[in-house]
Amino acid sequence: MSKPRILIARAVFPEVLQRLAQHFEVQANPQDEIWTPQQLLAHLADKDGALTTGSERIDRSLLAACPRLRIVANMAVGYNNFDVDAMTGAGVQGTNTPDVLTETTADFGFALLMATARRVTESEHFLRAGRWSKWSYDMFAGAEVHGTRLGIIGMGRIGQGIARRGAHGFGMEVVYHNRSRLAPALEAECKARYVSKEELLRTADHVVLVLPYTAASHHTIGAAELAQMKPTATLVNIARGGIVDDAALAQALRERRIAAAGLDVFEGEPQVHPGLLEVPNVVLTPHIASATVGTRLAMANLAADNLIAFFGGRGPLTPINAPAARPVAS
Ligand code: 8YV
Repeated sequence: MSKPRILIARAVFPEVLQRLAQHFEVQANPQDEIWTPQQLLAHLADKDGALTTGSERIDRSLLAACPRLRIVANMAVGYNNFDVDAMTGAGVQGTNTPDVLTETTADFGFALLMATARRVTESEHFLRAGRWSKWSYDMFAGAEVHGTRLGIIGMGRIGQGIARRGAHGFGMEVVYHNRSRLAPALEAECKARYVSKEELLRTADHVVLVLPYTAASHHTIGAAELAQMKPTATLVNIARGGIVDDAALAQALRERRIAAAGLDVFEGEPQVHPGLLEVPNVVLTPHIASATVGTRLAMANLAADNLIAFFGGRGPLTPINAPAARPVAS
């Protein structure tokens, strides 16, 4: 029997490619080209499965043009690049990579919070530019982190990881807002107290966004929410572009209506709103919260495992939908 044909839409670790090649007829993208939706469709039209990243959009029109496609394994925990309803309707399985990136991503959320509050990159740019001629008492004086109030919007696994770091490592008072409250035992473990979004924005010294991107979470932080925050507060977004209105944030930072922001994700990335590039009080990183070698390898292997288990008839390990089986196209 011939092997299923899969597309690996972006460059991945060679060892993961080799594993997949043992099970599948693989078309890879070793040059890591960024395909247009039409190019993606052309590559996917004769495939049974795919390994994607957050950059590839799987939508209704693409599914209609790929009759053999039965599974798309995203190498990401977030899957807002998938139209899940369309996939389920078309009988296409979707999978993601939860858990393997939780602690690494929470580490980075905290790193970005620290860098933002303590003005790490801003002061480094100053030093590199040869502008450091003397020490002074208020040079790059930033915001306190330990013992302050940390507000987390989105209290899934990564949000809980950030809460634990804040509460247990930095003695912070943690408040959170989420679609649903955590179980009391989990709240106690994270030392986190549920509050309204309004109370969180009004009282937190540091606000960290870790919620999934959906139509409902679009611009969770816009001009009105930024106006509610303390003028001394910092804002960190490691969730998704689109959760923050970047134009409104650039303006708030320029006018010092909040102290600083740390952003790993952007509306329309890899484009970055020009207003954000102009202000000094923002730390900008290129969507690297899960980027350690070990974690990226674990994510790629989990995506591969999902494909192998699915085509091996064992069902996917980390499904995000439960479609009825698609009739096998000849
Ligand atoms: C990925 C992420 O690196 O897992 C996610 O949801 O945002 C990142 O860890 C990125 O989406 C590439 O797939």
